[in-house]
Amino acid sequence: MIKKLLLTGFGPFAEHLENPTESLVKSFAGQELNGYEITSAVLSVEYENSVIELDKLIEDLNPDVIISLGLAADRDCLTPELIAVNYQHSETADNANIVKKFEKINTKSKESFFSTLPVERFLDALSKNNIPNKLSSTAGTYVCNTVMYYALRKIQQQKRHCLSGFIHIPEKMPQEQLNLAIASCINAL
Ligand code: PCA
Repeated sequence: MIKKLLLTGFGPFAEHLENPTESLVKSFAGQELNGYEITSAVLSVEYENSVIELDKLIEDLNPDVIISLGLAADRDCLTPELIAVNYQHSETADNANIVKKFEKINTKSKESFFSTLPVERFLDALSKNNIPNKLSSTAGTYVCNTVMYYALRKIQQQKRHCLSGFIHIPEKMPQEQLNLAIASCINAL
């Protein structure tokens, strides 16, 4: 049976007038890869709305896998994330003009969740395709981390059979290489 993969990206935010994850996820929409049918979605770069949108997507689609993508402009290679933390803190306002500092995402919840994606296999697959990569131990404390944390927490709370995690992508990587990168990760699932 064909399985369902939810691939999320983000739109522009702060000084980033284009977010490369937007066109990247759209280019995979409706494709079938490694036995997965891909649904793409572009989330708002807002602490509150991003997770409302994500929640609806998970409820509607009931995916087997979620791979969320975000831009990390200060990084120079693809970085699959290991851990999402229960924290929101950034000088940068989100697109709803909200600034969060020293806040927990959820006061009654665990401090962190490990990615349930096969991170090591992703790194191997990226290396085999000559795509610069590195394990990242933190998705930061801005909106990307919030999305990663929310998905992993929801999946655990609702005992869903769904793998989930996050990959940050650098700003200046050709679209073709980014496409190969994400395809090779999906093929490594
Ligand atoms: N990157 C930001 C939010 C949206 C995006 O693409 C982050 O790393 O939190």
